[in-house]
Amino acid sequence: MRTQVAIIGGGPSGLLLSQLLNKAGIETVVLERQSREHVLSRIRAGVLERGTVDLLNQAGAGDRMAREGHPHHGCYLSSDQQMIRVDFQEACGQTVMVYGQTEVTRDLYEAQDALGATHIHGVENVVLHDLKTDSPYVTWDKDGQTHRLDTDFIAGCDGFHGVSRRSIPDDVRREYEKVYPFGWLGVLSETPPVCDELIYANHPRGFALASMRNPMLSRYYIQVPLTDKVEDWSDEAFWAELKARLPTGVAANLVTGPSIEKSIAPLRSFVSEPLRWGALFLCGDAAHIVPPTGAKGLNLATSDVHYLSQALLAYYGTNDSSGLDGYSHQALARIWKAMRFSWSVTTMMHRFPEHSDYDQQMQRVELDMLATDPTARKLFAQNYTGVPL
Ligand code: FAS
Ligand code: PHB
Repeated sequence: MRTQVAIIGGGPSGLLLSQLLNKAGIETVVLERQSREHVLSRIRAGVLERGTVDLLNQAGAGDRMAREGHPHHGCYLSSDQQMIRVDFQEACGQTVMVYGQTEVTRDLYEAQDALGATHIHGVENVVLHDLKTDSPYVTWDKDGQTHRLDTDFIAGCDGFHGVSRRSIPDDVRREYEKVYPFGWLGVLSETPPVCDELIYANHPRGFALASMRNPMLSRYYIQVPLTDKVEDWSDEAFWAELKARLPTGVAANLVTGPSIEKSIAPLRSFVSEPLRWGALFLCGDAAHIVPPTGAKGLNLATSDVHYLSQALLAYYGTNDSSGLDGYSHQALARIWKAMRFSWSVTTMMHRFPEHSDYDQQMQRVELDMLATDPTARKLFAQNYTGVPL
């Protein structure tokens, strides 16, 4: 087999890159470890930046999002009983789209099917070969046979636990990591959202987030110790804890119901540099992880894909390789801004075991600045809705 761009990983990064390249006539093959059903069963991000919405429209995968997505003009940050609203439209003239990653992935699969894209699911033991040569290739096992794909380039879109990042030599990679001393217990419930906009709650008992997918599908999170397991939390215990962390007036409106999904995600900040090694280019979670507090994970993946797809279109269109040569530097500049924002909001909103009274006071001052200072709100809004590509 031969293709122009081999894509390892069929999550949002891999699917969006494949779609943008295929629409421009560039051949790809997507190699995905899981089944399509498994990929579509994941419940993850819920907030799309303007740039991500534009890219999905450019990819021809934005029609259902336009019909079923919900534009949000602001969000709330609560502290004790105070509700602080950040009006994105007023602060920076931008909005975000509330539309689940699960639906984005479904729309991308359908768009890829319409183009007759090549996806191979259930691949095992993927290995990247000869990355520093003009003839790189990928091998994998499936159905008891080893397969080979010769290619011009390889896009590593295989997430944090994938093989691509680790195909860059250890003495070349520089990794930056911060692991947070807590996780997020998330619940999906077929109940009306407690508020028409997202609420990020700072509370002495711990952080909470009230989000949603649609008028009858709510997504809630509470900060839990890393030692907690999902089975430690009954639905009743979850709802009681969420209510305790939301302002009383908000909690009084909370409609509870059975969880249809419940999981705990650890939180980390992570970046691996460089994003390129010869013919290999890393995109999305393969290269970086952010704590979900800033709603940046999926949106960073799509901005990487934007830069890489533009670079590949220039290469195949006019033999201009400057975008490929500059990809790592260009993508990392935006990645680090999102890293800072996600870290700062996580630090402002969560309870850290090691925090002193002084640290707690710093959280109160940060929140007070958002409540009283339009410049603070503008900076928050610009970062939350997405710094320019
Ligand atoms: P993904 O991890 O989504 O996709 C990688 C794909 O590669 C997967 O399908 C995997 O099966 C495949 N793969 C892995 N190894 C492979 C191999 N060796 N060979 C072939 N295929 C391989 N972001 C937010 O903005 N908000 C959130 O609330 C949020 N919640 C999250 C909750 C969880 C539990 C997790 C893990 C992430 C969450 N994220 C959130 C971040 C998430 O949305 C990611 O940013 C997004 O999925 C990134 O997409 P990809 O880069 O495509 O990586
Ligand atoms: C979600 O709806 O899953 C969500 C929204 C915003 C975040 C994190 C998660 O910051």
